[in-house]
Amino acid sequence: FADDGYRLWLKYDRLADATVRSGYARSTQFIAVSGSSPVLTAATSELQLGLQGLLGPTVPTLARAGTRQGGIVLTVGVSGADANGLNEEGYRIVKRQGNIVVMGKTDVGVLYGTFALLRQVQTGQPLDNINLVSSPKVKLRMLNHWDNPNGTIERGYAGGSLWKWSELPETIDPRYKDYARANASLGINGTVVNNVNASPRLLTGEYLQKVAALADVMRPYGIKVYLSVYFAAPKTLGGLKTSDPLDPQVRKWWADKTAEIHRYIPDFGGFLVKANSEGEPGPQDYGRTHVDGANMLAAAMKPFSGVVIWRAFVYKADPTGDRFKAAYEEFTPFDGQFDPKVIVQVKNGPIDFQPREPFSPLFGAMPKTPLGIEFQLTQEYLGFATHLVYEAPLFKECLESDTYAAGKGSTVARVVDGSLHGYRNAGPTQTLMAGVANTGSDRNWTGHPLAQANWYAFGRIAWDHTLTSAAIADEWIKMTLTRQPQAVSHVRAMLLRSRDIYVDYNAPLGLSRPWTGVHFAPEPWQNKSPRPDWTAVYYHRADSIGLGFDRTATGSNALAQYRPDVRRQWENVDNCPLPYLLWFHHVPWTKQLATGRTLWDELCTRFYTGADSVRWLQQEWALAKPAIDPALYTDVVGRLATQHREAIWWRDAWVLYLQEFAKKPIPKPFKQPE
Ligand code: GCW
Repeated sequence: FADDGYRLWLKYDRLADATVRSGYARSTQFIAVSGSSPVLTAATSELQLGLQGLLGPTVPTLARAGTRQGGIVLTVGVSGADANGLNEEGYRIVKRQGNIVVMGKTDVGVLYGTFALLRQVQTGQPLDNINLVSSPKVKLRMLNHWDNPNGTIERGYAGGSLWKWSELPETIDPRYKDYARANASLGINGTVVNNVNASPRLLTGEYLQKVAALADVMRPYGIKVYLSVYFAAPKTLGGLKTSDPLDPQVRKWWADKTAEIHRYIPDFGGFLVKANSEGEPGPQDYGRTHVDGANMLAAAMKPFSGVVIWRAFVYKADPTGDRFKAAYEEFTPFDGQFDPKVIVQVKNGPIDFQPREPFSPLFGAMPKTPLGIEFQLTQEYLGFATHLVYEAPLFKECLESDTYAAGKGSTVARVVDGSLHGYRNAGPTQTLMAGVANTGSDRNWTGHPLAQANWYAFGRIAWDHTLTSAAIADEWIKMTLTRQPQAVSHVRAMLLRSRDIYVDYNAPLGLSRPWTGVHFAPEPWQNKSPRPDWTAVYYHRADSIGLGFDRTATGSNALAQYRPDVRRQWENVDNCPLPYLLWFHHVPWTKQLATGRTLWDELCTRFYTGADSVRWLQQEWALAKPAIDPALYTDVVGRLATQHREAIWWRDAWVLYLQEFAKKPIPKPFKQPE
């Protein structure tokens, strides 16, 4: 069979080198498992599957190792020094009495340890003196699916929904388990199965049975199921006259519904809510606030362990306002008022998943409210499933940004992992990273085979945000594509540069949102819409003088939402870093930039070199060819060709449009588009 990408990074193909294989086989001759639970069974069968695939021999399981050596021991419940540095989900792997011991405080910790052990073999690391300790830095690591009950996916580019609602609960597609395995291998421990533009239907008994069947598949892999909820459900489903969160009947309806959900799914994860955003109903429809809405759901959740995740993606249509400022203005006044069960989920940037955004000013501005971060894995603004954009550098750039909320070193990562403000929720720290899933029913899950790396990178970073983009890329390539060193370095180079290349031909120097409609075709000229902030001209503000959105004190003053140290980095047009320049300044076409070029010449340089660099991606891919599965290789060749054609299309659309304002020639050596 050709490699169809279905097995993701859990391929477990036989290692080519027989000596290497027998080396690993000597220390993995048996698996001793003390105790039993569905999670331990999942861990054991994964080890058996993986080791047999990678090495050859079948690996027997035993109840205890006794005096035997040369095997793997899975141990739940650690104490003393072994417990140092381990939280509830962490693992420790050590060599002890001739065996490899994988231990955790819980069986889920052991499960994560087994995947880590397999990763060692898959990426060619030695096991002899293995000594690994790892605990997740963030507690809730989850995927958000924007899947609708009719099988479509909002902003999905890899086929239809994975969930076959019409077949559930009786028929369990084997794919659900493979989905759970892939997530568990990364440490992802939650999945919101339906779109935040939520259908109330998911809350009916009929659908709850189906969701419960999914939860049963996820449970042995440490994954909890969550639901997005439609705020007006008391009216539409319950037949009440109102969905006012302060109305006693509404509150009772949610309390009853939450209890009902728990009869189907006892370990239900919780609710995700998009309220009063883009036309969705919410507490403001009744003159109430985000706090009233979120705390009402938290009250319904009180008897249970679940959480309420309330999204901060809000922006009103204000023709004279700056959408950049909306979420901060609407949420910061409520800091400290949310119930401890509530987490506010904030998109990485202030606008909407653009190719490059500054971090959202909410991070660091709500010290008394647990803030989760939301990234988008599905490439809504990153070229769908045809453009190669490895997103780890985007995630890291945001997480490593310094908010200065409590002095230097107050990174977004430290806000999100709770270490900066010490978020607490009934004891344990409540922290969250969410990724809008890029999975679908396509055989290879993500459409673009290399987009699997974004799912992988998100999971790894949610577990440990200190991992580097390059290290994650290396792991993924070796587990998924090839271990041949030259090929690994070609693909790694492609992945690491891909995001900057995309930014250059699509939205350089801090431009954003040159699209309308489906968010794909370039339309920087688009100026008609029911709301100003749904036009393209609103964002780039091109005129005869220059380009960019003045967000300094002479403009919208959105910069005032950041701490002075952050503001200082960006407020001066003469030294604002170029990637953020047009986010904050309206810059004259003739202004000389740090590169020595004028704004106009610099823009042209970026658009042209960006589009040309897709050729470079094609060359690197060609150099990796001998080490890559032929079918997968050819698939990516096709996508890169499309990407090149579309990069030129985007370049030309921007350049020709902006030229009407700049009234300057395209600099040599670039050629005028025909
Ligand atoms: O980016 C925008 C998308 C919408 C999405 C919204 C959101 C689910 O275009 O499709 O709705 O963000 O995040 O709520």
